Amino acid sequence: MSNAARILNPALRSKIMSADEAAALIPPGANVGMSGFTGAGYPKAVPLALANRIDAAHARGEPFRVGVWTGASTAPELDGALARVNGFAMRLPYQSDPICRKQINSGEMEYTDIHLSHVAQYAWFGFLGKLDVAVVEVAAVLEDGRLVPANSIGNNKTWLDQADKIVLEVNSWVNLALDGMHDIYYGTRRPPDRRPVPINNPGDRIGDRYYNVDLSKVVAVVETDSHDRNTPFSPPDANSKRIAGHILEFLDHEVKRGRLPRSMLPLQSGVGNVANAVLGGLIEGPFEDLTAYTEVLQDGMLDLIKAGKMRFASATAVSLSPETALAFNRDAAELKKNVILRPQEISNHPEVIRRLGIIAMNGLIEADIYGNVNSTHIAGTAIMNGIGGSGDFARNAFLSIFMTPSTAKNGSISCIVPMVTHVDHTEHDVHVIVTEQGLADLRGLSPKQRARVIIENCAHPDYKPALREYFSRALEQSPGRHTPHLLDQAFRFLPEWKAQQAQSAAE
Ligand code: 0RQ
Repeated sequence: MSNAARILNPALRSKIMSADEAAALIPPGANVGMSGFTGAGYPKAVPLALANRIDAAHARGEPFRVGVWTGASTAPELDGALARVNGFAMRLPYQSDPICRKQINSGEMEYTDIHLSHVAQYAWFGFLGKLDVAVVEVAAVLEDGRLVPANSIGNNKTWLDQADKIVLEVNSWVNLALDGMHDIYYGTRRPPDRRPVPINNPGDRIGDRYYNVDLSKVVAVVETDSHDRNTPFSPPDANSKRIAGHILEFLDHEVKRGRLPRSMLPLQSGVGNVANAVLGGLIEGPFEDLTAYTEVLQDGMLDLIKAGKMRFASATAVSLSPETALAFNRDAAELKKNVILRPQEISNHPEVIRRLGIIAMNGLIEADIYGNVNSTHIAGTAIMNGIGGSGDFARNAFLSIFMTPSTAKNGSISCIVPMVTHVDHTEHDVHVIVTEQGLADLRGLSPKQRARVIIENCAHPDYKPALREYFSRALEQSPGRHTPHLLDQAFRFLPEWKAQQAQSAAE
C-alpha cells in the first residue's frame, strides 16, 4: 500500500511535505521527543534532514543543537547522524550508539541516564523542561486522525500529548496487519490521583489500539518507506551457552523446590547474545506455557512463540535481527494473537512488575564480591550504554538475575571485582549472579556469605586467588566487619595483583 492510502485524514493529508521542510520547523535549542526503541520504530527521514540542517548552520558559524528524548536506543540514522554533527544539547534516556558514546565520554555531549519507566512521568512532572516538538513514526493515519503505531511504542503517547508541535513520519514499510497489536493506556494520572494499573496477566489489554492526537498540533507529515535497522546477532558462543545452562538448571531447581510453577513466571530479558542463548535454551527445556512481560521482544521470544512454548509476550518494542524483523513484519497478523506492544511506562511499571512476579535477566559490566552491580560504566567514569530498563525490573522482580562472562577483553579484566567502580543495582536488588563459571544464589545471605559464594562460584580461576586474598585481608583489617573492605586498595587491587603475577612469572 502506498503512503497516500495510509494517510486517510484530509487535514493531515494537507500537511504532507518533505523531510527537509519538516526539519526546518525544528528551531535551534528545541527539545524534541522522538520515537524509537532498540532499533525499532524510530523516524527514518527527519532526523537525517535535521542533522544536515545543523551541519549547514555550524558551517556558517551559527550555534544549533537540540535536546533529544527517545524511548531508548535508536539507529545510526538518528543517534549516529545527530551525534556526528555535534547536534545534541542533551540526549536521554538510553543510547547504544558508538558515535554518541564517544562524544559523551569525551565530554562534548550531555547525557542523562534515566530508568525507562521514569521518562514519561518526568516529562509530565516538568522535571525535564518543556517539550517543543514530537517526531514520531507511525504505520498509518485513520480517517478520524487517530494514529496506528509502528514497531515500538516507547514514550510516543507522552511525546504526542506533551509537545507543542508534532511531526509524523508515516512508514509504508510497516505491515498494516500489525494494527491491533498495540495497547495504549490513557489512564495514567499524576499523584495524588493515581489509580492501580489494572494488569493482572501479561496478556491483559487495558488501553486503546491507537494514539489520540490533537490534530491542530500536527505541523508536518512525512512519507517514508524504510525498514527498521536491527543489529545482527552472532550465534551464542560457548560462554553464553554455559551461562544459559546454569540459569536453566537453576530455574528447574526452583520448580522442583516448589518456588516456581512449571510454566515459570513472566520473563524479562535484556538484549544481547547471552539473553538470546537463555531463550534458545528454553526451547529445548522442560517448561511449557511460558509468558513474557518485558521491554523488548527478541528473536528468542519469537522462536518460543513459534515453537508453541510461549503463550504470550508483552513488550514496548521489538528488537530483532534483520531476518527476524522481516519475518515479524510478514507474520504480524498471526503474531498479534500472542504479542502486545505497550507504552514503556507500562511495560516497565514497577507496580505491574511486582504484581506479576517477573523473572528478570540482565547483563552486567562488573559485579563486586558483595553483589553490587555496575551495568553502565567502564572503569567508573566512561558510559557504555545506560541503565535502560534493568533497574525497573531488578528492583521489583520476583527473581533478579544478572549475567556476564567472568572476564572481559580476552581475560585481561575480571568482571568480578572487590568493589564496583559505579553502582547501578545495589546488593539489595540482586538475587542471582551467573557467569560461565557458575551461579551464585545470594538470596538470604549476609555480605560475607555472599562474598564467599560469588568468588567461589562466579570468578574466573585466574582471578580467584586474588579475590580470596583480598577478602581474607579485608576480614582481618577492615575497620567494620559487616562488609569488610580495604578502601585504599579495593580499586587497584586486581591490576596490581596481575602486574605482580606477571613480574614473578618473568623472573
Ligand atoms: O565491549 O564489544 O568492545 O568488546 O562491554 O559486553 O560481554 O558483549 O555483553 O552485549 O550483553 O552487554 C552490561 C553493556 C553488557 C548490557 C551490558 C565490555 C565488553 C564489550 C559489552 P566490546 P558483552 P553485552 C534491557 C535491559 C544495561 C541496560 C540493560 C547493557 C562490551 O547488558 O547495556 O540491562 N546493560 N537493559 O568487552 C571493561 C569490564 C567489561 C567490559 C564488559 N568489566 N571492563 N569492558 N565489557 N565487561 C534493554 C533496554 O533497557 C533497552
